[in-house]
Amino acid sequence: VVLIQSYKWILILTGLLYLAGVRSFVPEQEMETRIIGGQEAWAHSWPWQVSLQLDSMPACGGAIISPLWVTSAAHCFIRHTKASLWTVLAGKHDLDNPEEPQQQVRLGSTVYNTQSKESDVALLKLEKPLEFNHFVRPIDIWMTPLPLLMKCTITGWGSTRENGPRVNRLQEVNVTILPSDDCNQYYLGRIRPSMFCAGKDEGGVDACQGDSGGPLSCFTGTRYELAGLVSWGVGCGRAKRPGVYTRVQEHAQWMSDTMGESDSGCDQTPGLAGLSLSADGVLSVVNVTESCPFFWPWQVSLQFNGRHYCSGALIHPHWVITAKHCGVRAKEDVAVLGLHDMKFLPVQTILIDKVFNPPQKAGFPPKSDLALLHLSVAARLGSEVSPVCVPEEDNSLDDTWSCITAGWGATKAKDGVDPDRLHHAGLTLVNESTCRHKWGGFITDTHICSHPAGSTSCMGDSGAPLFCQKHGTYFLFGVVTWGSWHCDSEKPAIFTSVSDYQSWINKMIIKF
Ligand code: 4AZ
Repeated sequence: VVLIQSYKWILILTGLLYLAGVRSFVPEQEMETRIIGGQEAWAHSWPWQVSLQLDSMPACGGAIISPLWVTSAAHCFIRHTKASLWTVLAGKHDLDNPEEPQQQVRLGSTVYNTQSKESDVALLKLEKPLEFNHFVRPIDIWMTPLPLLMKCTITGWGSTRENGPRVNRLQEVNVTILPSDDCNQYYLGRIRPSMFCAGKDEGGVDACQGDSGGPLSCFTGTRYELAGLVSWGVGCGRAKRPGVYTRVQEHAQWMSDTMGESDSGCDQTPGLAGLSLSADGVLSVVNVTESCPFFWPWQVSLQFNGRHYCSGALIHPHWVITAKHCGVRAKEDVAVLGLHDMKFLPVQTILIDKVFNPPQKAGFPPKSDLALLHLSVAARLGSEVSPVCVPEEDNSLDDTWSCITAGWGATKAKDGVDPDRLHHAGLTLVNESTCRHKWGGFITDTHICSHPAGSTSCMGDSGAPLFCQKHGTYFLFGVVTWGSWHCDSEKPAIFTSVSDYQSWINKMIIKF
C-alpha cells in the first residue's frame, strides 16, 4: 500500500512538472516599479519565457510550447535565418548572472518562419529537448476568441523606456486587449485579423525593443495560455500607439503542421511535382517525397506472389478501385492494406475474390480503364486502414481542389526515393483542351489530365490513385491510366475519371 501510495505521489508530482501554463513562485522578492508601467517579475514565475540570444546577445523573447519547440516573432529571424546562430536560454531570471542554477541552454536546430508580412510568427526547433520542471515549462495556445478588455500579461527583458537600455531581470506588465476597430484608427488600418492590440489608450504600459517575440499570456481561470507574441508598435508606451501582437491562434494550424512534419521526418502535404532536365539531358521529377507512414490509409498495394505490381484505393470495407490495365486476377492476387514500407509486414492482406469492369465498347486505348475489386473478407478499418470518398457524378474537379498521387516503385525522383516506401507528390491539373492538344483525340471527358510528372513512367506506379481535397476531405477523383512511356515532359499524365463511374460503382456495391 505504501508503495502504491508513493507511486501515486510520484505520478502526481511528475504530472505537476509538465503542467502547461502553470506559474510557479520562488519566495523572496525585491520589487522595483520600472519597465513601461511594469515591474520586475518574481524570479522564474513565467517558466515558458525564454531569451533568444544571437552571439550571446539578448535579441528577442520567446515562449516554450513543447520540449523541442519555442515560438517567437518571425521578424527576429529575418536577418539571421541560420538556426545554429541562436541560443535559447530557458529558466532565466537575471540575464547578467551566467550561471543561474535553474537555467537550461539550448542551441537552435531549425528556424521555421511564416512567409508573409501579415504573420509575425516563427518556430525554433531546439537541438536537444528542454527538461520541464518548476522553472522551465511550456504554455498552450489560447484557442477561443479573445475577450475584449481582458487583462493579460506581457513579459520580457526589453527596454524600460523608448530608446532606453535593456534590463537584466525579467519584467512583467499587465495590458488590456483593445478593440481592433479603435486600434485601426490609431494605426490607419494596418491591424490585420492576424494581429491585435493591447495596452491602454492613454499609453504607459507596453512592450518595447528587445521584448519582441515574447509571450502575451492570459489567465483562463486555471492556467495561463499564449494569446499573443510581441510584434510591433510605434515607439513604446505612447498614448494612442498601443503595442501590436501576433494573434497566435491564427497560426496554430501552421504551427502544428510544421512541428508534426518536422518531428516525423515526412511530409503530410507534399509539394507540387515538377520535371527538371539536367545539363546532361537527364529528366527527373522534383518534389516526390516519402509519405508519412499510414497517412493515406486508403492506399492499397496489389500483389501476386508477394510482389507489388499496381496500386489501388480502398473505397469501402469490401471494395478497391484500380486500373483495368493492371489485369488483376480474382482468387490469385491480394490487396495489401495498411502498408508503408514493403520490407515490413502489412496491417492486413486480403484475397481478391471478384474483379469487375464497367461495361464498355472494345477498342484501344481502353475507354474505361477502371476495375472494381471485391475483397473476400471485409477490411478491418482503423487509423491505418480507412476508405477514401468517391465523388458524386456532378462533382467537377477545378482549380479549387488540391490533388495528390501516391505510390510505390522506382520513380524518376531527383533526390532518390526508396521504392519500397510509399511516396507522394502534389499534381497540378491540366485542362481538357490543352490535354487534347498534346494527346489528340484519345482524350474524352472521362479522363482527367495532370502535370506530366504524374505519369506512371515518371512516378513509378501503375493504377496509382489521384485524390483531391478542398475542405480537408479527400475524394478519389482518378486512377492513373495510360500515358507517356518515357516520362515525356510534353505529355500530361492521364487518369480515368472515377466520378464518371460513380453510379456504376454504387450499383455494384449494392448488388454484391
Ligand atoms: C521592437 O522594436 C518593439 N511598443 C517591440 C514592441 C513595440 C515596439 C517596438 C511595442 O522590438
